Amino acid sequence: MTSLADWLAGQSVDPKLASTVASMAAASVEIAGVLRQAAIKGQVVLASGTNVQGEQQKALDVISNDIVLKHLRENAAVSILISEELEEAVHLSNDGKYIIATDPLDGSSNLDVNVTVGTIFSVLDAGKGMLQPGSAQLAAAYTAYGPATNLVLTFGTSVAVFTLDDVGVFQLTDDEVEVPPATSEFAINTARERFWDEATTTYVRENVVGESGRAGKRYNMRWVGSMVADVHRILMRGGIFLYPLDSETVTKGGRLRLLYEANPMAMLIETAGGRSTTGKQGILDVVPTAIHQRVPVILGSAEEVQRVEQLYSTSG
Ligand code: AHM
Ligand code: MG
Repeated sequence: MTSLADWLAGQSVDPKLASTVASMAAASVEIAGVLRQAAIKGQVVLASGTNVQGEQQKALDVISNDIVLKHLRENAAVSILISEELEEAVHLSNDGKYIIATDPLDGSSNLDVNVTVGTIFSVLDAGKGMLQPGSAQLAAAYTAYGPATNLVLTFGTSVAVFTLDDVGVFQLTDDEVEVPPATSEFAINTARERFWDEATTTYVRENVVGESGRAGKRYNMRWVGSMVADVHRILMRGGIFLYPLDSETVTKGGRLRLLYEANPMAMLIETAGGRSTTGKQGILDVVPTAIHQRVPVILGSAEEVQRVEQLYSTSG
């Protein structure tokens, strides 16, 4: 077995970048432990506040954010933390070289039903400022807290999966994830159909027609409602995830956040051979104007994403 520490030591990246990733991994190990015990300790409850986006925070959102902050404060390589749970970026170390942008506990609306949730993060060069496009990410990862705890990590050349063992060490279990180019599964919140644009409506209708439709095959719909779980399934066996711009989210720019949800997931999917788009441009090409900016997200198996891109290019 190869532990995360041994694997990181073998990567040709700045050791401080590796240590930044290791700090986030250590935070994930602690969050996994908290999640296992949360119901027993009465922590599956709402927190008193709302986050910057006006969303009700869960106690575990706040606890997870505090755990990340604690681990990053102990690492002088980290200059700035951008978190979904914090309105302002936190300046950590004056000498730090890296920015972490994170959603410490994504999918937390699923906590009371014991469905997979996750920590998503992106690593950026602090010398280039906070508002960098996803193409500038130095590393991207998520930890999925499911039946197993998986850390899925890329520095941009390959995607590796680590599984947490019973003594709290991440062990390498897959060193070259590839997203199959074709798929017969799509993931979208179909309860939002009345808000969809023409491209999304056409794409989903083509799929649900089955064998007589465009692709001549039957599709299944899979939607956990927890992005980490949905993206993890797509990385492992293919599929497409859509949270498009719709008539309800249009004023906000979308549902999901660019810096700590869309960008890291897009980097992982693209490094594994998939594609990502907002419908109009590659997610990784979007230049942010604000740290909590939202963006439409379509990503997954290349052939399916290309079909959606084609529909957007013709629907104006
Ligand atoms: P969160 O960051 O507040 O947890 O929201 C993000 C989640 C994603 O995990 C998921 O894909 C999406 O929101 C679900 O949205 P919906 O409420 O439309 O099902
Ligand atoms: Mg979130």
